[in-house]
Amino acid sequence: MNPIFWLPEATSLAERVDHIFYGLLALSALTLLLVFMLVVVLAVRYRRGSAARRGPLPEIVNREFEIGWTSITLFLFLFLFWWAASADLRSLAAPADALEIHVVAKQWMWKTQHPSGAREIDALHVPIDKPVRLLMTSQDVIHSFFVPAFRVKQDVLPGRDTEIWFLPTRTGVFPLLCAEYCGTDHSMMRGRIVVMRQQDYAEWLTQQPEGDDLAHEGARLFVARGCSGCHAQSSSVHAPKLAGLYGRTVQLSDGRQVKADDGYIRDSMLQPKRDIAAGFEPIMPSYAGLLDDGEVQSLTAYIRSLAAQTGKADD
Ligand code: HEC
Ligand SMILES: [Cu+2]
Repeated sequence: MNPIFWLPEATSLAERVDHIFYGLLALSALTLLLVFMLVVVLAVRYRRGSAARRGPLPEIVNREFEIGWTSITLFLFLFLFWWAASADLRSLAAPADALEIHVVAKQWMWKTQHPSGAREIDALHVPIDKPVRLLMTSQDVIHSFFVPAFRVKQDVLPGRDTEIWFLPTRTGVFPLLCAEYCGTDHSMMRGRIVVMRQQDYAEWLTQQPEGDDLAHEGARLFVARGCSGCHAQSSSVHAPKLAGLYGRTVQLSDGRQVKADDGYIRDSMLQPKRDIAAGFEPIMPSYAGLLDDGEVQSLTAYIRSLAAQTGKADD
């Protein structure tokens, strides 16, 4: 069932969400019908002056009946919980081969960047039938990335990465909205998602101006912002080598162990005093206010690319 005119469905997630929605709708309608039928039947039957029996309740409500209906409704609710929760969880973990798009929200626009480096504003072109993973962050306040036709909605927060993924199943142009009140022009913070056939997308990409991809831009920033002064192999400063860091478990000086993911690397730059790598002095300066979110994403992409090259940790 897909009444496109009232709830367009353009991703695999949308289909799943709609099945749940229609399921709940049907269940609620049945319950409503049952309740109203009982109201009407009982009102007529026990109206004033009717001959219906009004003594104490008959003994039809026995133990088996109680246990029966309690467990049926219990399992029904457990099933609904499992159904909705599993759809929700599946919308969080992207498949490994997903196309990775970086999104930066700011008052009041959406900036997106493709793995090739191509950038867009208030627009995002994606190929059909290929999973797309969005890594999102905000440059100022809280926004929310909302594509109704995709049933995709995820808050975008300053100082944090959030992600969501989808698999487009229909070509076309779909509205993108901000679903978190974010200031004067919140209602104008709109964009469009263009789902294209795969060959059209490939062609579209080749027509985009040559942007540096994130990792290359990160490599440039790594030198320009002085990171390499401490972190390069040749540096005389005692700082951890970053090759192989990404994805590894880091031993911290206070005994904790953390996984070096995007969030950890972001915090290392913006709040270096928070997690100190074991065996090092807390001499790294904070880059809060010096790097914008796009630059943090680029540097993170660069550090991630180092892990892919060496594969092995060296510190
Ligand atoms: C003054 C020298 C210095 C500069 C400049 C510097 N760092 Fe660091 N960095 C360190 C030291 C020392 C540590 C280890 C102590 C700590 O965790 O804070 C570190 C830790 C890190 C870590 C965590 C490493 C781990 O193994 O847990 C990351 C990631 C990092 N730096 C990235 C950067 C980036 C990106 C820049 C440039 C924007 C930069 N650093 C600039 C000295 C520096
Ligand atoms: Cu917004």
